[in-house]
Amino acid sequence: MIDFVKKISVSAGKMAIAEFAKSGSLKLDFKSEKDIVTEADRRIEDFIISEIHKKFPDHDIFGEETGKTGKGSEFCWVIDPIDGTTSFVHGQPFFSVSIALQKYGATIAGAVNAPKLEEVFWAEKGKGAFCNKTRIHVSSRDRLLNSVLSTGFACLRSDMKENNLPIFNKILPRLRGIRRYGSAAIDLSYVACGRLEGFWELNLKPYDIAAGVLILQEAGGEVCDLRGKQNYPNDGILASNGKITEEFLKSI
Ligand code: 2AM
Ligand code: CA
Repeated sequence: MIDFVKKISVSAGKMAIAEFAKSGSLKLDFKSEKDIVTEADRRIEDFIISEIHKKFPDHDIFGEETGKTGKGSEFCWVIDPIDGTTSFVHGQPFFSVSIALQKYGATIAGAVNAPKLEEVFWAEKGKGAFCNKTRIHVSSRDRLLNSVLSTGFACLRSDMKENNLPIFNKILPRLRGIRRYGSAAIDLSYVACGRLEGFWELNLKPYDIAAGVLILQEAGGEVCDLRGKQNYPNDGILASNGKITEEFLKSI
């Protein structure tokens, strides 16, 4: 199954690169004033769904652009055709194609392809996590003071009902550094491969994080909501290398 997930993720990544080349001239639509979607998002999602349905006509789909479709199969594919659309539209390389396969609601395989960075992160439940052909692991840093974290501002999409800035202001002085890549799927994959010690964000949706969470867990990391419970992404998401979780939770 993971070979199929990787295959469609690589093909979708090639499509994204072709569309990226013309990103300056892509037609934009607005889901809300700040929430953009391009023709490329829709074309790539349609392609991924058609490939899945050629092989598994009965499987359900939950895609960012098409929503939930299907007849209640035990299998559901959770898809973000372009995670990081803002980066994509502005000619920046931090965007990804995120594809996860769930069985009875639990992710069993996932791939995050960042085609412009030439990295495919992938994992199968119980079998470890990889970047391209190399096995990946979380970092061993165990203090916030030595940590680099990332976050994002998906809170923009809800017109600041839940603003991330108070958390940002509180934690920033306690860190070595902070990054903002604009793709939650890449953030989670970067924690998985030890480039970041952790990541938090509010207002994310299941398709932003499904594949990345499995990749991180298979690389030895941990995920919870902002209260330390398992109700993510509804109550926010906090991801870590497993060594800074307690200090991280206390500092937000
Ligand atoms: P998207 O590009 O697929 O929409 C970045 O902070 C994360 O938030 C990304 O995973 C991005 O996913 C998501 N996001 C959704 N809507 C957003 C918005 N209006 N502004 C910023 N990020 C948004
Ligand atoms: Ca998207």
